[in-house]
Amino acid sequence: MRLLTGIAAGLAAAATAVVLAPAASAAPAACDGWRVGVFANPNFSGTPGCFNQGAPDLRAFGLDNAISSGWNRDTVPWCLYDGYNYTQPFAQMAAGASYPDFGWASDRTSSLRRGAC
Ligand SMILES: [Ca+2]
Repeated sequence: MRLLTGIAAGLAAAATAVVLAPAASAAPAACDGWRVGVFANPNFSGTPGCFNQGAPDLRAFGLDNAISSGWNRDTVPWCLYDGYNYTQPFAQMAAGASYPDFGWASDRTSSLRRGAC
C-alpha cells in the first residue's frame, strides 16, 4: 500500500500513526448508512463491523487483530489502534476514503474511533 501522507513523521516517531493512502475503488454497499465499515478480509469481504462511534475492544465484534479492509464515509478521519481502549495508535483512515487492502496495517487493529490519531 502506498503511503501519501505522514510516513516521514511515522518513521521519525514510532508513536505517530501513519495516514493510510486511499484506493480508487468505490466503497461497497455493506454497512451503508454507517460512518465506518471494516472487514476481516480484503476487498470488503468476511466478517463486517459497522460503526458510528468508537469501539474500544474489537473482541466484542470478533474482529480483534483481524481487520484487512474498510472504508470511512465520515467527514473526519478515524484512527486505528493496536491496543484496546484507544492505545497504541498506528494508522489513520482519511475522511471519505476506502481501503480494499490495509496491507501492512492488516490484522492489527484492536480498537478504533472517530477523529484523527
Ligand atoms: Ca492489536
